[in-house]
Amino acid sequence: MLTIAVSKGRIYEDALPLLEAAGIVPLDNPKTSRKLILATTRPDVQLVIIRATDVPTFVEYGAADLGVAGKDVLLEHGAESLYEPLDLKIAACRLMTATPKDMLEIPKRVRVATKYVKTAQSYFASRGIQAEIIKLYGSMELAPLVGLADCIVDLVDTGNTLKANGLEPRDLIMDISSRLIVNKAAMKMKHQDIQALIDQFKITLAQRSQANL
Ligand code: PRT
Ligand code: MG
Repeated sequence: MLTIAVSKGRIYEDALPLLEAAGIVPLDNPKTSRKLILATTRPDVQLVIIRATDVPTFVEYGAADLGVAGKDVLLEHGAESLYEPLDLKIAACRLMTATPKDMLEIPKRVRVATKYVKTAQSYFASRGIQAEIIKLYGSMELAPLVGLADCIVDLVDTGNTLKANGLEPRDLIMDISSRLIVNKAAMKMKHQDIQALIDQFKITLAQRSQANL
């Protein structure tokens, strides 16, 4: 049995067509079902539906053989304990700094609200900016509005969330997309099955980039 960890929401939606091209179609829909383990049209493959930030943990400990996780999540988790064989190029966005519209420049000593503590720390350190990082679990956009922080580090897609809160994107920290991750022991023990899946994903991704040329 191969177990693949996927989070609900945009990663699940974007991963479905890739899985389908590999003959893997879930028998339930996580939107309507409360099941956390989904059987698929392939009797040897099941999905586990978990929080995005938990995907690397499940894969690291072998509770799932494979997973789909955002690069943002992987940077925070640390990737040494996992294989990351493929950029699936799905759930794409940008990790950026953002400030209130009227802020002229980011101060040399800055208070930053984010859930990406490690990534933010190393980003500001690399630019020689002294940053005090305040860990939040959500609604980062609120922090500058209520004086909790000067700036935030968050994911930006359309920019609408920032705009709606009087903020604007500043500096790009990194382009983000979701990656296929693999448990290291599983990569050895279930090599044939996992490699076959990776190869199929590669074919689908190559077809997609061809179609976009
Ligand atoms: O939502 P939940 O608390 O359950 O967990 P989660 O937020 O970790 O999961 P989910 O499904 O929201 O995001 C999973 C992954 O999707 C992230 O780890 C990213 O790799 C990827 N992704 C891609 C995004 C976005 N785009 C994105 N736009 N994740 C979040 N956002 C949020 C962003 O944080 C901000 O609040 O969308 C808002 C900005 O969107 P725009 O379009 O208004 O700019
Ligand atoms: Mg979310």
